[in-house]
Amino acid sequence: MTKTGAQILWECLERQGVKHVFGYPGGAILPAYDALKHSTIHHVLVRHEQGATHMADGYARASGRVGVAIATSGPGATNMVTGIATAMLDSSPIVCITGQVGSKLIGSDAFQETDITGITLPITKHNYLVTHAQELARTLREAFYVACSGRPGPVLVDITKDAQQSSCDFDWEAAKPQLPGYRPDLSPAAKEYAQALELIHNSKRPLILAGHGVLLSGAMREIRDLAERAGIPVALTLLGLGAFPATHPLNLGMMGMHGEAWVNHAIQEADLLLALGMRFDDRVTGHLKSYAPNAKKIHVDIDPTEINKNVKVDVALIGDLCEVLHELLPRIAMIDRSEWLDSIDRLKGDSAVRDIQNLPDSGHLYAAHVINDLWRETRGGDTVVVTDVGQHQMWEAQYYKHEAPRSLITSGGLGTMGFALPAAIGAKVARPEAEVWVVVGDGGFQMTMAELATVVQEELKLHIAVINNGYLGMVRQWQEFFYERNYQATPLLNPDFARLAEAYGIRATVVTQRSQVVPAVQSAREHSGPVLIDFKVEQEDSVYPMVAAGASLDEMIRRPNPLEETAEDE
Ligand SMILES: Cc1cc2nc3c(=O)[nH]c(=O)nc-3n(C[C@H](O)[C@H](O)[C@H](O)COP(=O)(O)OP(=O)(O)OC[C@H]3O[C@@H](n4cnc5c(N)ncnc54)[C@H](O)[C@@H]3O)c2cc1C
Ligand SMILES: Cc1ncc(C[n+]2csc(CCOP(=O)(O)OP(=O)(O)O)c2C)c(N)n1
Ligand SMILES: [Mg+2]
Repeated sequence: MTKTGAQILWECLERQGVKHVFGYPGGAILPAYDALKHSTIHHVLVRHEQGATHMADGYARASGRVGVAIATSGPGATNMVTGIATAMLDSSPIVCITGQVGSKLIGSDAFQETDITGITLPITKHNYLVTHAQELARTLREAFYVACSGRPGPVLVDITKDAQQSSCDFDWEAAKPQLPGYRPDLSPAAKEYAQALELIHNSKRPLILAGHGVLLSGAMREIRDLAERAGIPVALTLLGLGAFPATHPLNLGMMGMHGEAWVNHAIQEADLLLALGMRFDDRVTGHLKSYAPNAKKIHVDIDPTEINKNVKVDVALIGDLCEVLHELLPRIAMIDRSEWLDSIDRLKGDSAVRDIQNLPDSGHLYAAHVINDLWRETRGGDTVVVTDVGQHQMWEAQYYKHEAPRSLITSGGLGTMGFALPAAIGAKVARPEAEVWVVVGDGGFQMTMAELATVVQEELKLHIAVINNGYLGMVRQWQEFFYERNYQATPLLNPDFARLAEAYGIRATVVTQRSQVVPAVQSAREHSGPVLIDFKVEQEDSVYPMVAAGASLDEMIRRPNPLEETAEDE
């Protein structure tokens, strides 16, 4: 059947199962928008193309399906760059579609021409420039396949205006992906499994390091079986939170720069690390030379380029984690490791007395209290928390106990401020039945708060908790610790966030005391529409523990003046 490129675009998206796209129109993509009226796909009009990419990303992380963003050429396309890089660093499957000037104009500095495939080459898993309608169907099928197979990632498809306008025969079946050089389906050899099993069975102090790959592979059940069967405790990366239930007795919590002190000590004392779907980021390892000096290392990862990249390992199992664990699990022997577990428990004792959560109400509102109360109120439900980047992000990771997979969405690798609000919009569109909370700093919120209009236009019941400390808090913390409190460019003069939300038609409240947190959260949950809560928290609090950049994992900066233990931690 003959169709225009624009019609083929929407039909291919529909056949890929796409229900929503996030976008912003402009001249070079107008033929595609013109053909949208015949499509069943719902288009979410964003307020900035960066927002569209984060929405597609949040959609993908919340649902496991590919998220789609669409923009025009030139400034539309370049506005997507931050969102594409964010998705790339965190292995999130999105497809970005951009309009391009007519094929005959390419290279002439035409109006709104920019070489977006060149610009995004290092931050996409793959990208395409399509100059003929005939290439469109195959390219789009490949784009979706590449985005979600193997290690997921962003793919960009740049389509010239004439390719959208011209017509050709459309044959979906004939347009099957043809990627002979692409091998996303590797699996380990028998010898490697045997070596891994030997290390596991010989270890006395093993530790599972579970990462984002557990969620991407859907290996939550398998990780749990492995931990329980072999009696191995589990530490999680920031992006792995939710991959193993927070309240499971074998869950130790987060590792790394702002991880739990006992986790980092346990890593340094372990005799075996089982790194499962994690990539030994520098926020995780600290100083590499002194990282886990006593441990043998087994690395399971789908991407061969991650093996021995940061940390040299003894055994590598390259393949999909779920498949690898299916192979390993029946051969895992039960081993009593209670001595090792008891020694980690002893490490925990010291941390409890330093925990700000156990401080009596001193009239100050600490972000940790806000997050912990938010967790208590929403626990047990189908809740997704989407955070921005900074101190509040780390407090969320420490004080919100994630039980379920895909219940935390956060920008880890790129650490993109401005991520939270648009990513939460994407998450809510993907999972309308879920309760979605945005936990965002006063700095990052101001980077993408224009998307409040999108929340209202799409009638999304989002809950927005602004953790308002009047500072670019995480940078202020670094200035406090490492730059003699020289607070250059970190104090913020903020707008009145509550009145700002109200200007968009969003209900808003301000919370300044600990006793107001729970009522504000409850009232937000009961309200039928979106709500913003401006939590005015302690301005100069810091995130502890902290491993200074480049320091050894066990050289942690701890909260000064240990606090008196006053309450049982839940
Ligand atoms: C302010 C700030 C502070 C931070 N502090 C910390 C911290 O204290 N602790 C911490 O952990 N992080 C921290 N981070 C996050 C950190 O930068 C990294 O993003 C994070 O550690 C990466 O986690 P990951 O390796 O699990 O996930 P990713 O980076 O997403 O890597 C996932 C890995 O899984 C593999 N994979 C994907 N699919 C599969 C599959 N099907 N099978 C097998 N393998 C698969 C991938 O190839 C990849 O190697 C911080 C970030 C910020 C912004
Ligand atoms: C786009 C972008 N610019 C700069 C940074 C560097 N940075 C990391 S955290 C941070 C401060 C965040 O402040 P805020 O949003 O108020 O959160 P807080 O740390 O106070 O909780 C900055 C500037 C970043 N991560 N992203
Ligand atoms: Mg702040």
